[in-house]
Amino acid sequence: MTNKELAKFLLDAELQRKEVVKITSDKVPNLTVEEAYTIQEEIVNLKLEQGHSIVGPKMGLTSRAKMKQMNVEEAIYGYIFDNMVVQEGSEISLADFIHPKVEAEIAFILGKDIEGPGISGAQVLAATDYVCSALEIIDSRYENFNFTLPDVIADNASSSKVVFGNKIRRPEDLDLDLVGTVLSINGEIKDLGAGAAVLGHPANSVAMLANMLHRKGEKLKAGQVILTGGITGAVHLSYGDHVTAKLDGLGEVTFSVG
Ligand code: 0L1
Ligand code: MG
Repeated sequence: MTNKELAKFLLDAELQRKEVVKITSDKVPNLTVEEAYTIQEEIVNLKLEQGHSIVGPKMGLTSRAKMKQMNVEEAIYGYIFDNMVVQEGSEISLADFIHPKVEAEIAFILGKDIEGPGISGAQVLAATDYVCSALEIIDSRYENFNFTLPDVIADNASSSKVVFGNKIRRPEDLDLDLVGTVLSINGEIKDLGAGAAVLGHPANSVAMLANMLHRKGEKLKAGQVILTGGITGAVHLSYGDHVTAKLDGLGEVTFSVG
């Protein structure tokens, strides 16, 4: 199969809410990380052709636990599109997903372009207008979230939906590594953490992203909203769930599952 055909295969799985066997099992057993990003680019192009626009990139596998689990040194990225944004406080339908999970994150809203190489967290903070809380809903197209690193990169890093919190803050007004975060479902705490769970500081995640994009001759752009990676683990969603994340200084972000 060509990269475009593989991209269509994964996009069809997303649109039909149908899980598929990971593409490295049978279709492309020797898929490299570089080739996987090329398949992801084809998915991005197909979504753009369908009339959707990019909100910004997202970083994934930014926690020590997920990196160890996947045996990787570098995080991965994917793209969030406008039709993936769910209004804060609203209800999503379980029928629109395969097997969704939710994780609490901090999002960065860029005021200036950021172009690698050698970008530091401090440079990211200087280029950031605002930060806000977010709940990312990931929904791997692969059976049982069973994938290798190239598989998940090709699958747009499991991107599905995102809910942004309503409160925006200037990044210098908070110690983002110390932002305590509690993820609850139906009033029961499911996981908790601090901003430092994301590569030591969420700004480091954006810096890593800028440096990774530079290798492809790309940059982060002013106005983009960037998901920096899960502060909490990802928790499975079920019908009737009422999900709340509280992030210290960034307020609450909620949604329900119907
Ligand atoms: O946003 C994320 O960290 C997800 C990256 C892909 C890994 C997964 O689906 O668990
Ligand atoms: Mg995430």
